[in-house]
Amino acid sequence: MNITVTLKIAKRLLESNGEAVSGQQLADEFGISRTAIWKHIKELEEKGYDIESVKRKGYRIVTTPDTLEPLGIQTGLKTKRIGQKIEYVESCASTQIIAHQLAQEGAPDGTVVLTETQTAGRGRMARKWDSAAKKGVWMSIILRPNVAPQKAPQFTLVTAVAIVRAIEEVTKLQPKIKWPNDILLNGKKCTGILTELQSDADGIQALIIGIGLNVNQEKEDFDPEVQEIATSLKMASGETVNRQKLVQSVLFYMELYTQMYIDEGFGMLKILWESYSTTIGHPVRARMANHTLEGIAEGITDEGVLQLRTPDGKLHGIYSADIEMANSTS
Ligand code: BTX
Repeated sequence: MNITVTLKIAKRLLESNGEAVSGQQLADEFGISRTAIWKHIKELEEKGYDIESVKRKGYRIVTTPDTLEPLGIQTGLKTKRIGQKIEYVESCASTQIIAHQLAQEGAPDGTVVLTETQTAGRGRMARKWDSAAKKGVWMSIILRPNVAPQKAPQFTLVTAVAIVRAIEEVTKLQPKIKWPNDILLNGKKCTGILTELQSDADGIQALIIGIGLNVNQEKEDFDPEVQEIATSLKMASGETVNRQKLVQSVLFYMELYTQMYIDEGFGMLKILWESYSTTIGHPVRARMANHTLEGIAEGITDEGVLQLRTPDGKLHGIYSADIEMANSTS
């Protein structure tokens, strides 16, 4: 069985917008017999596609399997660059590791790595990222922007805006951003972003943007140590979310906003970011490697640096820290 033809038939059926396509028409288009078409349809059913066979009309895909395989993601994907090449593995240690390797081997701008589960998913500062099987989106995006290395940190903020827009589009939820890289629902973390850099004397070779998005977990799907601080889109909305649509939407907004940042700078995106932020205008505690500062988070600079005013009136630029709301434990 030629699996490429099987997948092309699935794509053809998915693109017919719910209309049945006759076996004869498929046979003519693919230059194979109707029996061969029927065998490919059986193969798709075995892969988890629910296909209706309508008498005298033909075949129609009713539902696609709940996987992040490229076929489901790329059919209906509205991007020109990001996601045109997708590396999919059912399981891996970390999509960041695969993406770093692909980037070193010359993978093009916009390459995406997707998996169903990670055994060593990582956060910032070598922290662990809990990646339950088939319940979330565990993804790394390789970008090759022609910008100076000091412009790299803002990509984390731009990514946060893209993810919030995607969640708003696919669900009815209204997430908030906690500087620099957490996306929150009801004060709990539903997404983490990890931006890593490959650079040399010539500048940025690749940005590897890791996105961990909790989608359909229940509380007990999380590791005990994060159950109290983590949430998923399903837990917050009460509804199962289609992961394929979510990935398509994230990739769409990633392309839109990263291009906007590269072409026009951070100005408009900064306004968008601040409108989603739970941090700005609030008393916060910033825990850094060696010390902690408390004050009011007044805003972010064009470089993405958090501006924190301490009670003595001094304005501090915070480049990297863990932020807590000063009057709560969240
Ligand atoms: P972070 O350092 O901001 O957050 C890590 C912290 O978040 C952990 O120490 C833990 O307290 C908490 N945590 C762990 N897992 C989860 C979870 N599933 N939901 C909510 N909170 C959690 C954030 O780092 C960056 C995470 C990036 C993850 C992606 S997944 C795809 C890619 N591959 C990979 O290995 N990492 C990235």
